[in-house]
Amino acid sequence: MITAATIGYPQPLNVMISADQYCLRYQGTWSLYAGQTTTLTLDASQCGSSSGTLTVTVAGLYTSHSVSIPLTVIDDTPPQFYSSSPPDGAIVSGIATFSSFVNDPSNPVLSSISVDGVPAGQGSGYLQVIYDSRQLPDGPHIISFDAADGAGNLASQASYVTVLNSPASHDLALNGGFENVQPSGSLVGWTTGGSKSPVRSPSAHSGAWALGLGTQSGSGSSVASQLFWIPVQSTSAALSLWVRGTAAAGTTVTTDWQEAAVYSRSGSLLQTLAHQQLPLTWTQLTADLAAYAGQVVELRLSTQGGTGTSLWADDVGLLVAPDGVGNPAPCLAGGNVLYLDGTTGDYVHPGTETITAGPWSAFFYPSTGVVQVRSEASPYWSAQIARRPLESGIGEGAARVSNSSYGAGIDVNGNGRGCNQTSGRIQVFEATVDSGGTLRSVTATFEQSCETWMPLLRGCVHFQQ
Ligand SMILES: [Ca+2]
Ligand SMILES: [Ca+2]
Repeated sequence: MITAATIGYPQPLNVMISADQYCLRYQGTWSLYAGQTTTLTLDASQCGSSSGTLTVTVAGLYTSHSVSIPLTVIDDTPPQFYSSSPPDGAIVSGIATFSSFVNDPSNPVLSSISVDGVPAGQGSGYLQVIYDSRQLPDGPHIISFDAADGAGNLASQASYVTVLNSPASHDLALNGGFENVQPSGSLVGWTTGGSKSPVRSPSAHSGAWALGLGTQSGSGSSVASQLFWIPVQSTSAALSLWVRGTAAAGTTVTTDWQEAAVYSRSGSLLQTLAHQQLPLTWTQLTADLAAYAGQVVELRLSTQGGTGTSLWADDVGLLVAPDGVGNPAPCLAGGNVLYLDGTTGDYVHPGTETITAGPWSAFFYPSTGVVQVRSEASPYWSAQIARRPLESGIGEGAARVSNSSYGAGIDVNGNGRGCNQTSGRIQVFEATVDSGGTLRSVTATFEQSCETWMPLLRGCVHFQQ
């Protein structure tokens, strides 16, 4: 017990704590009056296993008292993952880069990455593994990140990924189940119009949501549509959707109807799947769109009529096989070309444009598989694609080129407009790099969604030198 007599005046007394283990952190009351007690709490979570001495000093004006306590820290805290890549749910293709960054005060920290339980690499601290995913069959795989600190504490986490190197088929429909909305609340993937706004309805065929058209009162139309660029080499393109409807009492199809139809990019009617008063029970509509391989077509769902004439649609799919991305034809008329076809609502380039004005330049980065083709003519356009190795084929699950180390990459920007993130797909039709590492030619197609939720920008690029 420290008293006023032994420690002197003035009070309060200062409590100080120090240790030769600088990783320790302290909590307590640092100012005391004689006769009071304080509890000092030590936090050793930043310490590795170690031993040292802790000194507590209480100081008054004329004298001070100290006590030294031998201290042993035992690290029973597992290492902490700062980061690991690929993330859960990623699509992995080609030659991918996996990494993990682990920290722990008990060195050495041993880190390892394994694929389906088979070790792929080992190191300490920051670990990066170059992995050729082509040795795996397409489909789901588990990438495990494990770490052990110097005291033997273990930590692990896993990413469940999909390897896709030679996809057999692909569903072109975006948000065909109507489950996803943009930050604004609008449906991802769908363009909407008409005097009666399309809504997301809980009257679903599967999942939680469906598309609802003409669900408001009053008379008018309600329209939702989506563009599809059917791959040029597709031999099958199976469109399927489920619909149900109601019609205002006493009306006929002359005035009140639901419609599902396919239009050309320029708005000409190609094919009608339904134009009628649909029954209330869910009905499947199908069509084969293979005849339009290479073209952009529009699926347009609509209602026309008064209060009570409504359409619900769900589970829209357009399964194309063999898989592909669009058609390079708009870029193969001669010379260097960047062709852009942005859906209404795309931030980078809504509408179509064929860019041919140069001067043109191109760069290739073998370590990342990134190709950049640029038109230096104002307003300046750049198309970057990543596919490692750079070879013909489809890159599914593309992310923005700058962080596409485990799949394909896409980043088309220009005229002062670019995306923080992208998602999409690419297809390399041909690429030639000479023995000096200079890109001689490339032809590729792409579909890019800015910020991963905006309507698609479609296009192609061709460059040669
Ligand atoms: Ca530890
Ligand atoms: Ca649904």
